[in-house]
Amino acid sequence: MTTDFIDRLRGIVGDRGLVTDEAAKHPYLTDWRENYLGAALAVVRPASTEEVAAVVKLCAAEGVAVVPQGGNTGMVGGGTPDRDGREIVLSLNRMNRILEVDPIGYTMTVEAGVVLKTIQDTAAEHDRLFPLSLAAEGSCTIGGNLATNAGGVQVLHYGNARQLVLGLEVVTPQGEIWDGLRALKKDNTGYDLRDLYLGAEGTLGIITRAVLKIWPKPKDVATAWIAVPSPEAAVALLSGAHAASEDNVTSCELMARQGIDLVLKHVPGAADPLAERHDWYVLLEWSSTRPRRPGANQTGLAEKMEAYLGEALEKGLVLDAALAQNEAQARAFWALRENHSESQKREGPSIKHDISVSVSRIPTFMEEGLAAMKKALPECRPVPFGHVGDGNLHFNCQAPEGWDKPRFMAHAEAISGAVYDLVVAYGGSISAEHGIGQMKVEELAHYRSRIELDTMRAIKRALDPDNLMNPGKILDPSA
Ligand code: FAD
Ligand code: 2HG
Ligand code: ZN
Repeated sequence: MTTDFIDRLRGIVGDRGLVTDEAAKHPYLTDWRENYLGAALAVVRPASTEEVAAVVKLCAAEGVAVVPQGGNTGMVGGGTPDRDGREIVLSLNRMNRILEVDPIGYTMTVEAGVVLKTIQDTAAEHDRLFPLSLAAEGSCTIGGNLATNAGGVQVLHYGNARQLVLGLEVVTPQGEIWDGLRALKKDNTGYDLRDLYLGAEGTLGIITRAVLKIWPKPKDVATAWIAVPSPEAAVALLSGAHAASEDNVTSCELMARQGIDLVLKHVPGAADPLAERHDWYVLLEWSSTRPRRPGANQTGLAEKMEAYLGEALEKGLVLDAALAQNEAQARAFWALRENHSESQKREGPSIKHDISVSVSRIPTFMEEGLAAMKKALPECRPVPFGHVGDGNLHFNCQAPEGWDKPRFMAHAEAISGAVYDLVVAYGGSISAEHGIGQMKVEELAHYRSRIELDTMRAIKRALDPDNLMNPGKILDPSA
């Protein structure tokens, strides 16, 4: 069956669209964190929606499971096949065309394999903004972003990926093409199929195209690197910033000193913007579409931010701050934040907890959560950081210095159990933006209610009765 099956795949996608060589397949079979290593009959790289549909139809007929993959930057092993070698990886990376930009209607239509950075740059060329922004933006694809309902650093102002899309085209598990590529802001025609595929991590179908929303491009941006005494001060600073900025807060990121130390250690050229060490930092950004007109006696965001930080300093909410004087400085501040994941990876094994609680409960959660982590493993090195503006913390835990992965992972269940129990007690979520993938299948089954799980399983069984669309991810439909 295998040779014949591969030949038939080749007949659909051609030689360029098929990877069967073991070495060439390897990058598609492991995840960014190198937590999982799978196997696959082949990596298939279709060049059009019709090719995707034909591949999926063939797989459905042969009972072969399909694992969709975009930029393979996912954090939870969602794009990695299992170890049996009987699945195919379906990579969208050749479907990378921008199909239309409509600056009048503020939309952009793209294929699923377009890299996020290309979408941002294309929007900018048209004096527009596509606001999804995350450290993996140079490699992740819009298909992966939509399939994971990605978050990133501007969610508090623009929403997560779900809020940035109007229409979708999807290939169903049966290999049919659903054309939902509608550029409509209003469309109340029955159940919202689009919302079903967003965040489904490729378990219900393959996203092949999308109509995205775009926004006016900001013309005035102020960025500050701020030392704060505590997470409580960070949340208070954010709370006041909404009014002080005239509702122009676009990012508010919190970081602990531990993470900054890792970035300074592992990223050449990284430098601490402030003279003294502090325990907590906030990266605050305000953006407005109102242009700054130098000399026009107009107060820009930088002046407003400076005044606001001055008041906050007097109140003790701020210990020290540096306001970016130019774009290069703002980029350097952002690099300190965005290099957290890379630096944690270079430092060695870590456990990630991508959690959310309501913004006002962040301070007490932080205190109790850090205590819970330390109780589970006193030697562990907490590295908490994240999108405090939308209540999403990366409540991560680095292995004690010198510990290898097996030794550290023996404590993973105790550490994560303690953290997730607390998150749930706080009414929070055990996966705020990275999804479930294969990493949190058991946790989802444990923490979500029976009615939620039953409904999710019913949806999965109805749309993918043979369980051939990214099986083993999110939930077990037969459980
Ligand atoms: P992949 O990793 O290839 O796939 C992710 C999931 O989507 C898999 O389940 C896969 O099967 C499915 N999938 C992929 N393409 C399709 C498709 N076309 N149709 C259906 N299913 C599909 N995430 C955030 O939310 N916020 C962040 O701030 C953030 N920062 C990150 C920083 C770094 C350094 C890294 C490495 C990752 C970060 N991530 C973040 C996680 C990751 O970048 C996102 O989840 C991203 O959306 C994944 O896109 P991708 O194209 O790489 O998808
Ligand atoms: C981020 O916000 C990403 O930088 C990755 O979501 C977080 O590495 C992490 O835990
Ligand atoms: Zn994040």
